Amino acid sequence: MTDLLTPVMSSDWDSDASWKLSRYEEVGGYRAMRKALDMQAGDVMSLVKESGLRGRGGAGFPTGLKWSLVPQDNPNPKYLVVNADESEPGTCKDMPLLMASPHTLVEGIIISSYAIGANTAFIYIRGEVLHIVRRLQQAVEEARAAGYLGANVLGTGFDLNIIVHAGAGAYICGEETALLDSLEGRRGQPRLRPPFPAVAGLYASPTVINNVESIASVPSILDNGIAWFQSMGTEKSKGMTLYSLSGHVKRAGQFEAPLGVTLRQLLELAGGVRNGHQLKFFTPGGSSTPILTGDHLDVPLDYEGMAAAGTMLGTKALQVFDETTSVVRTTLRWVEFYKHESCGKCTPCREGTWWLVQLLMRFEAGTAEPGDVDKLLDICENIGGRSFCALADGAVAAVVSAVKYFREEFEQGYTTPAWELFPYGKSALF
Ligand code: L3W
Repeated sequence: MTDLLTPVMSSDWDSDASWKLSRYEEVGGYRAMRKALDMQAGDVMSLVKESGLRGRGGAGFPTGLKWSLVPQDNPNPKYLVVNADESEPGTCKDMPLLMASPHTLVEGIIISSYAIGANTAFIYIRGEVLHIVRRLQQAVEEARAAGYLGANVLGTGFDLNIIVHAGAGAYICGEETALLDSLEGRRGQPRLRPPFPAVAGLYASPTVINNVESIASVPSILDNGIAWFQSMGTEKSKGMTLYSLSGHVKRAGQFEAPLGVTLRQLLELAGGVRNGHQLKFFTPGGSSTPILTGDHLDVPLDYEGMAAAGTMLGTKALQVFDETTSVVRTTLRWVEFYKHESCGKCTPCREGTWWLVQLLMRFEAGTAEPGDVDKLLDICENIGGRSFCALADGAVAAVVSAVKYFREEFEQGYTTPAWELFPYGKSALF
């Protein structure tokens, strides 16, 4: 079964000091950078485009296509911004990658910046993870000392600086345009798109924003070639990716495997659902993606498979819940998160998430009234697709899908508190 794993970015995570430059170079690190810097920038971009790499941050937008949307005739500087503001419930792949192998990202940034013509790159990382901020800063300094950053990288004439910027703990700053506002020193709130950042982003200049894992995938593509990358994955979802399994599984963790594996296969690697229990529901890609159930164990975990199942691959953060879990309580916890993190800019999200919490608390307490399920769905309809950014769509995704699969459990909330239906009792609420 371990044949299923394709450790590339995670191949050296278990080694001593895997985060150090010396170790990274021992196992072939920075070879891809040298190869890329010997090529024309346009050829590097074409190679990534042809590889079929798609964004690993949630939306799956083709990475090379995004790069090619940067107008090369724009006289302003071009920027690369790496979104390391990982903070969605369940999503936990970028932080382990940065902790164990920060040079994979640094090397990816050098190649990607060269391809798009950027001389400054930013890593926007969530500020709560101070130990990872420090690790990244150390990696950047090591790379600078080795001549891989700064002026005239390895004598090629290419200049590049990387700035590690720690955020201040707002989930909304993972939304790309709010991230840019925050990086510019303003309160992080989303901007209207278009213009997309590729055209007018940081300081109104062309800016490519990619997730950590997307950029960390680039060195291996340069090193091993397109055919190698395309030998993994499915027709439209190419390559390997990090799946994060958490919750009621025996061995939670990161599993790097080809796109298109199934949860049934990943569960085998994770030792299965914890002893004596069965899968009840799961998120395919963090709490912003509609939940699925045991009926979806064999659906390919790729962009198309998840879309066909009515959800999204998202960040591939598979949170597994067994039959002891109240779906009402879980949904409430997630929506409380979105209510807390709503930036307040637009009314449907700011007010709507507040109302969802009020109503869901009634279901949890067994004091909801007949008709409240429809009221819940009605509120969701007035939030999703009517808000400024994807935060609100994420907030309603769990609610709508939970009602779709477990409507009867919500209806039990007309008479019975969740703590009487599920074994953890009222104490689980506090
Ligand atoms: C130029 C065009 N660029 C699209 C770019 C756009 C962006 C990318 C994808 O949200 C999702 C969200 C979360 N010209 C373009 C263009 N682009 N058209 O392509 O854009 P989009 O709008 O499809 O997605 P998004 O707004 O970037 C990302 C979901 O990911 N998610 C993520 C959660 C995790 C975190 C976290 O932990 N920090 O946020 C999970 O599912 O809900 O749907 O770069 O500029 N014509």
